[in-house]
Amino acid sequence: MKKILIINGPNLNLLGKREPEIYGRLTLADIENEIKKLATELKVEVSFFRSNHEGEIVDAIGKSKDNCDGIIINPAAYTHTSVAIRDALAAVDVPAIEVHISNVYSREEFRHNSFIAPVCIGQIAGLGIDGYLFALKKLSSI
Ligand code: CA2
Repeated sequence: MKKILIINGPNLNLLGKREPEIYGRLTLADIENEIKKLATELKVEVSFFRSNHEGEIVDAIGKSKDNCDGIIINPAAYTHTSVAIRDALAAVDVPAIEVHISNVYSREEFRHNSFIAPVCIGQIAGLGIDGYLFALKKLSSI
């Protein structure tokens, strides 16, 4: 069975509690439940990791090298700042997809740059929770 790791970055624990006009009303737990349901249908194993700390995310990516077939990552604000997360993804030979709940390209200009996207097989932005589900479908099929 394929194993997919879902990584969520800083402040995504606030989903559903603040700024619903940008990020919707679903909580991170709701999103994880939807992902688990789809994973059962697709017959893949999913695990979740969320942190506010860049180094912890780097460590989680490093550990995935030998025990995971794909990574879905919403690096949140680190998308626009983190060379460390980019280098960690580039160093592990695991296909990754970057997901954003909001359309970062219709927001402030500083959100238009991603340090992470160039080392991912693709990026999905602006499709809400569906972005995670589409990414899971894709990674389960490659
Ligand atoms: O749209 C996304 O998924 C983002 O990765 C979310 C990040 C933001 O920095 C990126 O530019 C785009 C912010 C995550 C913080 O999430 C919150 C959720 C509810 C309330 C406040 C923050």
